[in-house]
Amino acid sequence: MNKKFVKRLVIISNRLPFVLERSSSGWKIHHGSGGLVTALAPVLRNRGGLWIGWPGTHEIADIDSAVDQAARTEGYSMIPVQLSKDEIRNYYEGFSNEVVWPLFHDLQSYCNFDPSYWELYKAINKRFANITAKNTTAEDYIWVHDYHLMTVAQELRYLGIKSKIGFYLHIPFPPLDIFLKLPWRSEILRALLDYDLIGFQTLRDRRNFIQCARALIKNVRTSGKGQVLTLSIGKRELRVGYFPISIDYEEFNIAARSKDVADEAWYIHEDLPHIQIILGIDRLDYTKGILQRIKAFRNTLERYPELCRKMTLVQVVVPSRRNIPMYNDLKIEIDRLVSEVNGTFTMSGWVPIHYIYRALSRRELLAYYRTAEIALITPLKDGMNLVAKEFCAANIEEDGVLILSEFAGAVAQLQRGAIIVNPHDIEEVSAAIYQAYSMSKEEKRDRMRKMRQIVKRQNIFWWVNSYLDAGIAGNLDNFPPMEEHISFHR
Ligand code: GDG
Repeated sequence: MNKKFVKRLVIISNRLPFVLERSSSGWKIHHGSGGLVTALAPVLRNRGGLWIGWPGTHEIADIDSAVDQAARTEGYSMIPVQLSKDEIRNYYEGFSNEVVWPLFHDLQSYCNFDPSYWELYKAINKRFANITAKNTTAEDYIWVHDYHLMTVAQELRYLGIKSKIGFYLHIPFPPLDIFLKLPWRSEILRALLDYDLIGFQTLRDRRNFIQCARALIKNVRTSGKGQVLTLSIGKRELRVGYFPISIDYEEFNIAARSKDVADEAWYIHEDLPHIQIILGIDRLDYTKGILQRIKAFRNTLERYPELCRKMTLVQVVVPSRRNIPMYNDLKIEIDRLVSEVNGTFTMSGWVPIHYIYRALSRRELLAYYRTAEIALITPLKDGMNLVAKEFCAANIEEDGVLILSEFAGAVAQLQRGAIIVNPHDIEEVSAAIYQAYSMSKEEKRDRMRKMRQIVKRQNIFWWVNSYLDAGIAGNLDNFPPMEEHISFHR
């Protein structure tokens, strides 16, 4: 970690970096997985850092001791923010996931603009701020994560907190026409402007944000150029930048070579001899374009019947947000469509779609990444999409093809290697599947190498460093050149 970062780092996120499980002897604590925890843990450990968040349960019995135990194991401090069952319903499922999530993914007709959600959202953000204010000093750097906590800095400023506060949005920021639909658009925008650095996933998100700020707030000016700009409103100045999040490339690259993973990959293909696997892996979410993808696969089988018996779509759907009715409806619709396609096309010895509705173990996940011939990643809109990067990092034979939606944040970095598609254009996706199926070994290797190189270089540690470089050190000149603009010419 860079020596310039002398301040203590305080992370605020909706969830603390572990998963709790009730067992007969109390709470069982599972280490948090995922790139964010992996990247931040060493920084927090080295600086005696602090993580503030919800422990993931409304039960309060023995929670403090479970959090203390997790903190001792991880080597940095943690403070829980308690949420009741009703608060989880209305702040987390309600405002965060029935208002902000669909709106920021351009799906305004899916929003439930319930006024009571907003009041509770502000109250919970205030609770996070109060706990943060009590446990930090002016010397700390406070880094708030994601759409659940957009008004925390404003609450901290009301409390007189002068520390530098950064924000990172993991999901897209919508264009003006869509953002304007939000009943609390000005309040949220003003609250965001109380941060000192706002980080987005892509140039497109930052551009949308600046356009919204100009439209809704008077006297907004921007200056500078490159990855981080200065935004001023009268005398107040803040930075707005884009920092595409990534993965621990080496971890995937090395783990994919292990014997366990190689064995698992062998078994997967042994059961599907002479068949190319097309892989889709998503949380159950309407933003991920799962229905459109299955329709595109059906279109492939109709247009290119010679591919029947030659390829199988393995679609993994990881259960998510099942308390929100729209997610339940989506699950029913996916089940129906999968059975319709399988009912129509199955032949003896071949089923077109293998549908897995559960989370895969790490070993299975890596084995699918390593062995699938094609990854079909077609979200309707996605902040980044780490699955696309993980597929490249684990594709150690360099023979996989990535078909990627032009609306995934990852496209800005992977566009030189992936086949880019509009996920709404079923015929284009089906033509891309055919192109991937018939691609030469050399072209596959060439494309995959380009993508692996960029994920290796711009990995999760690069992401943390570049954000903190801008946020703490205020260094705006130190960014390596990046692919920024997405090309729509095909
Ligand atoms: C949000 C934004 C942004 C998936 N299936 C299994 C499994 N996973 C893991 C993957 C990956 C993660 O879950 C999914 O990450 P994504 O980035 O694809 O999507 P979101 O969950 O929607 O994340 C997104 C991200 O935040 C980071 O900023 O990229 O745009 O929406 O790491 O590996 N893991 C296991 N089994 C599975 O079946 N073990």
